Amino acid sequence: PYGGGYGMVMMCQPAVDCIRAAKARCGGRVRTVYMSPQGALFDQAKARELLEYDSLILLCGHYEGVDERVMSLLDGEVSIGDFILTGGELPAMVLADCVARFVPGVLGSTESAGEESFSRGLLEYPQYTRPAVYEGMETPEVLLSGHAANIEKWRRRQALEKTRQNRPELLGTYGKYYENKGK
Ligand code: 4GN
Repeated sequence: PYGGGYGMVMMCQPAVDCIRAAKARCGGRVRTVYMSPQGALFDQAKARELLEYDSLILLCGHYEGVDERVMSLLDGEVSIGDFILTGGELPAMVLADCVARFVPGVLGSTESAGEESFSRGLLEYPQYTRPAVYEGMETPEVLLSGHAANIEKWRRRQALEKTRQNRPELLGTYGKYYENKGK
């Protein structure tokens, strides 16, 4: 690195050649993104935004990353979370998988192409399937009852409780309602 410091910085020319070659092979609307811990945080909403492009070019750095001037060829910098990996390839695969779920035909016909729990702003409620009792552990009675309204109520309650425990920051205004009514 200019200015000193440890490690190696990936120089401009190979990355620029690579991006230009990839762009030349892409049709339609192209989005070019650098996978980096310094990027804007990726989430379900960003995945949806990327759907409007015909092609995605994902640049993956190693070492201390690429020369900042490469950014002038890119549309943005994206991070999949507050942690550092040896390379950007796994983040690129995470992004690609997340976007692919929205592409028609990727999911089976019974699976939701929507955002599932995140569309409601809550985590998913727990799921159970056969057998009703597994190694002594029972399925909650309400799920076997066939009482649709009670099942709905139970799931909502479980989703709230799971969110309160694991991701309280997701609750927001809904959470305040829950805090008041739930006690
Ligand atoms: C992206 C890249 C984590 C992310 C990365 C992330 C490669 N690690 N949170 N590693 O999305 C320095 C130069 C680390 C490239 C970069």
